[in-house]
Amino acid sequence: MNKDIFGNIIPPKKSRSICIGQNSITNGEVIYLPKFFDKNESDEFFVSLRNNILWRQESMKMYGKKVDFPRLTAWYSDSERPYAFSGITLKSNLWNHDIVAIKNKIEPKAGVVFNSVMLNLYRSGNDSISWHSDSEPEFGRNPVIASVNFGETRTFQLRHIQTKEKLEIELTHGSLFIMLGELQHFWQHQVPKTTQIKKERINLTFRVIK
Ligand SMILES: O=C(O)CCC(=O)C(=O)O
Ligand SMILES: [Mn+2]
Repeated sequence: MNKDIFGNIIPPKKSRSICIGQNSITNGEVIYLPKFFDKNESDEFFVSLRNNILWRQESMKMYGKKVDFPRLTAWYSDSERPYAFSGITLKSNLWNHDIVAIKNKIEPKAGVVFNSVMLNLYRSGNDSISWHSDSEPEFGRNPVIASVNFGETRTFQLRHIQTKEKLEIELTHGSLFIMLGELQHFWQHQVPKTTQIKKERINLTFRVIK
């Protein structure tokens, strides 16, 4: 709990919502396009990705104990480059046809050619990803990260590392969300758990690995 110099409790700042389109924020930029993929296309991608992606339950060691990630994941790329994060190394799978179709459609908007993608399957509101930034050195200095969403709507939150300012956005079925500029160096993001959601959501975050 934050307190001021007199010991009074400072109420947490309310999160500001991100708007549709381009948003300039402190130390970065985000673009949100809610219906980037139409309903039919999105329904088809959801089913196909759910059935064809090689979803894995990864785990990490914490205080000597094996702890499962609270979601299933998969790493695909244009080569067999592995991806190391949170103390684990993910084996890469080569692009599949759905990923290539999605990638071809988002690249003109993002203005970059992506060479890898992290996929997350949130099986219910009990699955989540906690505060982190996508700032691994191999993503380069100001990475463009493009996130595509199918299935249940989940709340995506951003928190400025220094000011603690909070932003949030509901990432809906068929949406495209792009993070740009110096954002990853100043902000963390998360998808918190929620008791409201019982169904699945698939997220793909496209990246460029140098
Ligand atoms: O599911 C999301 O919207 C975020 C996923 C994410 O941040 C990541 O995979 O690095
Ligand atoms: Mn991330």
